[in-house]
Amino acid sequence: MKAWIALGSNLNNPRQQIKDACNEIAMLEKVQFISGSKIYLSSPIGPQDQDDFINGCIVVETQLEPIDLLNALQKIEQTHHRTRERHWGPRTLDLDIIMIDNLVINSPRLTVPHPLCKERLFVLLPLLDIEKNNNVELILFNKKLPYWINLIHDQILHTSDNEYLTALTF
Ligand code: A4P
Ligand code: MG
Repeated sequence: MKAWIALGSNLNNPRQQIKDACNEIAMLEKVQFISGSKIYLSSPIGPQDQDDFINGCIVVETQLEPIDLLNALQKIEQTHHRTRERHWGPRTLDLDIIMIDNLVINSPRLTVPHPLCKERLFVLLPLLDIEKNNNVELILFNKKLPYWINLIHDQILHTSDNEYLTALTF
């Protein structure tokens, strides 16, 4: 199965948090890194009294069950000293599963596709990078990415360079 994962951080050297997380995900058992988006800087959605976020997305191939992938990602969040103090508040690392193939999952701990992703430019633009990398059109809630992107008018994203998220492979 292919899984699309969104990464976000706005604490303790966010850029490095995201890059390290990519390597850690790539080193998980039964997970193979396929490709990553550019790295984006975005204003916070939710409480405004927090730093801007670094965001990006990656796609991996995995032989894990969805819930085991979530468990593995949450373990990585914990090693980044992730604390959950405020909903939508500052965090060292947030790993959200955006899609897993065409699966629809509505279990207490896991909702896939991620319900808010279509409203968030910091997820949609990285997904578009990945789509371009791989030449495969993504369908999210029955629409192509540009459909959702064109509905968003109030979010600004910066990408300072053409650096893509990658992973060290051994
Ligand atoms: N969960 C359910 N479905 C999923 C899924 N598809 N992927 C459950 C990951 N987790 C999923 O998540 C709470 C629970 O969601 C988990 O225990 C898991 O079982 P959390 O990350 O602990 O809680 P949270 O961070 O308070 O909520 P959430 O919904 O993850 O926050 P968001 O929606 O990710 O928002 N602004 C910018 N610019 N960039 C950002 O990255 N991020 C947030 C966080 C707010 N504003 C932001 C950004
Ligand atoms: Mg989360």
